[in-house]
Amino acid sequence: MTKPSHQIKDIIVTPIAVTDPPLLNCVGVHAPYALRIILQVVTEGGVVGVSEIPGNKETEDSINSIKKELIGLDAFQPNQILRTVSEKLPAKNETDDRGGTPWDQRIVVHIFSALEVACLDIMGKALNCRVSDLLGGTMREEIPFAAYLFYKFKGAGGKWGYEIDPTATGWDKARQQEATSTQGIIDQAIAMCKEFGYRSIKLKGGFFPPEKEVDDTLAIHREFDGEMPLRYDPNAIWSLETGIKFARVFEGKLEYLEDPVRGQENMSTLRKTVDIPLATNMCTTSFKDLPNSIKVHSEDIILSDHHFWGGLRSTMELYKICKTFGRGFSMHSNSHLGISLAAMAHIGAALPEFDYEFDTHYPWQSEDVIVGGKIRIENGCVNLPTGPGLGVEIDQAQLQKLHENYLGCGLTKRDDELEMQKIDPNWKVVDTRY
Ligand code: GKR
Ligand code: MG
Repeated sequence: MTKPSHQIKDIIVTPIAVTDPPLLNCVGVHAPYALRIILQVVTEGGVVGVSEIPGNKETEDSINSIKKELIGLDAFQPNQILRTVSEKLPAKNETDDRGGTPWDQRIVVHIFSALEVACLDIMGKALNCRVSDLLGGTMREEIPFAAYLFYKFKGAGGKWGYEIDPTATGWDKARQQEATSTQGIIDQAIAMCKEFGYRSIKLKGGFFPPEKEVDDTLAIHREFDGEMPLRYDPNAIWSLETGIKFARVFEGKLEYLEDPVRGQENMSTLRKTVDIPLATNMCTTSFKDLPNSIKVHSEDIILSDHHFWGGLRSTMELYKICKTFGRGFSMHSNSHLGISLAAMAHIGAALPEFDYEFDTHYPWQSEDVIVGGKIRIENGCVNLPTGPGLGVEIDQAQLQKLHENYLGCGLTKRDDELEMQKIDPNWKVVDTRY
């Protein structure tokens, strides 16, 4: 073999804080800022590959701690890079656990993802092709996403916290308004679908008692004349008994019910008892979870997330396994910016068959770090970027601004419980609330 021509010369790791509204979920409320880490991997040849992962000081420190081992490696050899990461962070590899939160807390898989996506971006840019081409070929140019509704307190987050901009109109206004009542969540659904043309809807629940949230979900179903594919996700905060009782109400009405109960065994029991498709981003979240998932049939649809399944190629591998065992496939999300949205779009473009509109939090974020500002969502779809690699470039001034937000906001990890305790000092995270 000849000497690698795309040796890594530098890795720039930039933690940022992005304005995030007070969205509610089963563990509490989103802080005024969502944290992300932006990676810029620079090759000797001057190509820069970018990626974005959830922000967390420990993740950032871990990447920085192994940086020197990665310098000099070939960006065209992501498998070798990932092996180096595994060797250098073995202790974390063994103890890494997703935790009980709605989001995945593992460090190493996120680092895999950050490096792999940046390497694919470099390859695409160097070869003048798109990442979707590197994932097997571009099957579609328009990638469908679903509306993602949240119960929320009023306000848009950031330094304005719970204030509302009186001049805001359209979706921008709806984004800032309180949505805790049935009408509030319906208004949010209408505004979001009007603005972005979505053709399916997901409601994030788990905060209020099931009686209310189930009624609200049915109200959304009626509002769209039963014709809008609908999903509801209480993030496993229900007991099995509660799950069985309320899942029955949804029979024939939901496209799927997402993580009603905790763990593969409970999901499997519910699935056998109630006639409704189940999806997960909580009980089957890694390749080591798959044998038991297949054995007990814990879900019908696996919601991948390239940030915690280890990158775009492993997401494509997961897709293949889903197809082999008759499972549906889609993508989960968390508060994110355009680099992650572009990465998801490349997966959506490369899938041989597209099962379900992907999740995205993207409309909830008002800022971005990419040149040209936010990627547009029209007719519920993102157009696959046309440029090489991921097709997005970093706006360095914006990156710096959001980095300053990070330095000023004092947050080092996501903690929705702590944020909620500022409103209700007695609030506590529990595994099963209802
Ligand atoms: O953003 O609050 C949130 C969601 O609850 C998120 O953290 C979940 O990971 O969207 C996610 C889900 O589908 O479970
Ligand atoms: Mg979910």
